[in-house]
Amino acid sequence: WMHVYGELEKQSAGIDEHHVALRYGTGGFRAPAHLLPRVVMRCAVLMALRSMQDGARVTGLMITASHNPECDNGVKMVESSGHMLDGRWEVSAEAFVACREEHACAKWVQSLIEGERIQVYRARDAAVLLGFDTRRSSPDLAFLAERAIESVGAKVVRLGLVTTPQLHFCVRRTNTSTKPWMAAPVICRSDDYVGELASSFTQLTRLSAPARGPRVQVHVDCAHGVGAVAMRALCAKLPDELAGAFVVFNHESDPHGVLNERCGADYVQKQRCFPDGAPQNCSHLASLDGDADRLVLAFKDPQNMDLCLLDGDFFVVLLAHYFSGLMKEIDLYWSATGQRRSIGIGVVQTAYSNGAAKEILMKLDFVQVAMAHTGVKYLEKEALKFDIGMYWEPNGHGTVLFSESLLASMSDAHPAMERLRLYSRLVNQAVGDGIADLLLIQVVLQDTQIGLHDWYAMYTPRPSKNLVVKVKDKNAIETCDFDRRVTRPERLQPCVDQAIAKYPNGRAFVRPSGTEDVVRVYAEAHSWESANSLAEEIAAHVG
Ligand code: 16G
Ligand code: ZN
Repeated sequence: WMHVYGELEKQSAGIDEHHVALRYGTGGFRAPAHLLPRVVMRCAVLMALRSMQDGARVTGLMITASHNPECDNGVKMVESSGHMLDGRWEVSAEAFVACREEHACAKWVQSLIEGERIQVYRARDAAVLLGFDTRRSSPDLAFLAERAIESVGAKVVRLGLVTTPQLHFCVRRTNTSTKPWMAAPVICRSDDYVGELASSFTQLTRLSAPARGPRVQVHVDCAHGVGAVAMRALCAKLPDELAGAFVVFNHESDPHGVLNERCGADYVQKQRCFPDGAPQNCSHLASLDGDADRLVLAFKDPQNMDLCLLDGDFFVVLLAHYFSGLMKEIDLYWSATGQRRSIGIGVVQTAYSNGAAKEILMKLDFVQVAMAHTGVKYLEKEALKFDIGMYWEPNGHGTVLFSESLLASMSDAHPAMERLRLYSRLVNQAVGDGIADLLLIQVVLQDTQIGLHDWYAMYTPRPSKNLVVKVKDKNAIETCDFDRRVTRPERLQPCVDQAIAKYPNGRAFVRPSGTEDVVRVYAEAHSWESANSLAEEIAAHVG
């Protein structure tokens, strides 16, 4: 079939005069959309091969460039487990995408098939779930992916317009529902996802204490992206008592707005201001990014009308607190009934997590704090090691993972156990999911009767500053200790240390971006001015 594929690529993607070797960034390939046809087709072939290798369990392919501008696009690949693509296959994807000539491609694929022992005779059973976001370029790229998958003899399951986490969920659920003796996979579609979220959210809301006073409406900024499609489907499935709990704005079909422009989670978090289109009476804002795998919340300070941002660090502080409480109840019950089991809650953070949040987390019962590199693939790997593993980046990527062995030990004997099982159905177990996270937080706020202001007062983040430095070669900078220290060039870390020493409570680091050709500087200090000047001082050493 390599010949069939080769012909298809020539016809569909044309000859690429400016063949650029794209890098697989932290979360996938991303580039201006016109550079992507060949990249998407090759990734599609790879995911079909991965499915063949994996005993014909389905894999996934998502066409999206997340929070980036409308003119960009990208591709994310999903393992049969629903998690991010395995690191070895990332390297393969980069090498495949870099091949120029048809015969080089064919040779490369042949060596992959041999090296990875891919059972090509399983091609007819293999299948790839395919989804795309609302970008103008997405349907055409998805069409090319379809043809590429079919050209190697595998099947395509078209999920159409879906959020990235929806696709991850469907891949995972399809494979867990399909048993080896079944003739065909039990395909999970976006409707099943929405149904499961709506039902677990409704049950959990009914188990929680009734809301104090009138229910506050959450205004959900969908960044003019695909999150709006999923949010509308979800709202349509909620029972009457929850109708109106979420008001969706910045829809994908809105003629006045552009995807991710002055709206969405990335904009709200970085600019610290309300998105365009936010209604005047918005007292509880939720912002998703363009493919709805990120969420941040915000409200207005009633005194000075400033924006109070509740980011990923605030999410983990609230959730670790909450799950630590639930585990305490379960632990007491187990002790009283003579059952002993030790439980660990792991909170995985990155170098960007605010120092003040970490201090709070370390004081909680059952909770351990672990570190990972920036990027979901690193965080989820660490989180999977715990009974309850939660990871969040301050930018709003995150989820709570419940281990199979913990869930197996939960019965309906205690209300806390019933809740925990329901949470494992509400929270996306494959990947961080802005919409599922929004529902989770709503339930927890209601169950604990904590308001946004009380939550915001749980700790005071240390003032921090992010800076971007353009350099000739970002890869000249190498780091260790989860990006917290620079190892190369050798002169740099002593300069960073000297700068930090001048500021009380100072903390700072330098790392090459995994997604752009820049170096990032982060600084934390006791005041905003100090954080700014510490970051500037370090940036001057980098540039
Ligand atoms: C990617 C990551 C995100 C991370 C960001 C860092 C995924 C799905 N996405 O967008 O988690 O925060 O990269 O970007 O893993 P940077 O390396 O440019 O700072
Ligand atoms: Zn995203």
